[in-house]
Amino acid sequence: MSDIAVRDDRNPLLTPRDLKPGREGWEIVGVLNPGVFVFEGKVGLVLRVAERPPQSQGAITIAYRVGGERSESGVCLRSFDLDDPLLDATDPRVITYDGVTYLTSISDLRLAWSYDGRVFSVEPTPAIEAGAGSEAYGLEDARITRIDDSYHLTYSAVGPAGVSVGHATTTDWRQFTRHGSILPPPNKDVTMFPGTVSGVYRLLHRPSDPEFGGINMWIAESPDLEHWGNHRFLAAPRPGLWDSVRIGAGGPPIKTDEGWIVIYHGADEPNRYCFGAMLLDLKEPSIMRARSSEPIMEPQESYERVGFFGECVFTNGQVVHEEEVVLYYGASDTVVCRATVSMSDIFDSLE
Ligand code: MAN
Repeated sequence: MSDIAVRDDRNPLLTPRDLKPGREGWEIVGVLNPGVFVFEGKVGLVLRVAERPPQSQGAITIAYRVGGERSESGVCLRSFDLDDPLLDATDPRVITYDGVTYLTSISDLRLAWSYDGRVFSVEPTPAIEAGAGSEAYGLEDARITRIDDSYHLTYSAVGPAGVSVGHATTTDWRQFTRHGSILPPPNKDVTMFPGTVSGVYRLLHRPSDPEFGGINMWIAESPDLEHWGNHRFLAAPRPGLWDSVRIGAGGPPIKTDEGWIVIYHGADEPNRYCFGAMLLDLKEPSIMRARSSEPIMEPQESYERVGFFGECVFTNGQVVHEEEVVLYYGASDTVVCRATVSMSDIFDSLE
């Protein structure tokens, strides 16, 4: 089966080999899931760069941040024997030891820049680096929304207390103001609407109760982009379809005459990640009008099927040129790719 996305013939645009790890001897396991923006005529990406410490035979070594000030924080390394019965290392992304879950890599957020949207140069150090405590396991999957002259970054902060949502702003991509956590665990996949809708700011989010209710998308409102309330359920996974287990928003909602187009990811029981679209009401975006029955994009190419976490395409940013949507996406949690989809094909996918 083929999907409606046209892949760039330069794919993958960025691979771990294009970057140097932040620490001597460490390995970059993935450069993935970029937030996307346009600034001074250039396309910018906020890359998630996932690194892991040196490994030894028969064991798995993980790292997490400890210490005080963010820039000075060190890391703590822990090694577990692969044959230890208390260890579950079946998912390459996480391990569980004696009931406690750790990530197998730590991610920071780095910037990459391009004049043509296809050839990128990556900054050597993180723009936003994880700290200790609630960020100890890393920062992931930034979404970027421009509102007036400010760019709003919303990202997952992962730590021993769970996955929460961080918020930072910038106007020049050099100085960042960090606003702390805007939604507590368990929550992720937050993307802001580009301005107010019917007089209030809005965002999409993905709380997930592991015991009850499913892994659903919600919508919230704010008078000031800081205080979020009036949370409402928006959409759930659909049993039997490509998005049967979990869903979460991609890049910022795209305004059209017919309503807001939201590109979102969905995963099924075997953990295969695809993405599709939803149409939300123009004036009251808590009302979903339509949704793709088939994915807009699904893992097909070898770089989407094989890697650190295979069978995965994941988008959290796009650039819209009227009829054409340029999607940037992580493939196999390893590389950054680009594809285009026409707006009319997106509308045709909706039911
Ligand atoms: C989660 C997040 C993403 C990742 C997918 C697939 O949703 O950790 O960053 O791309 O899983 O592994």
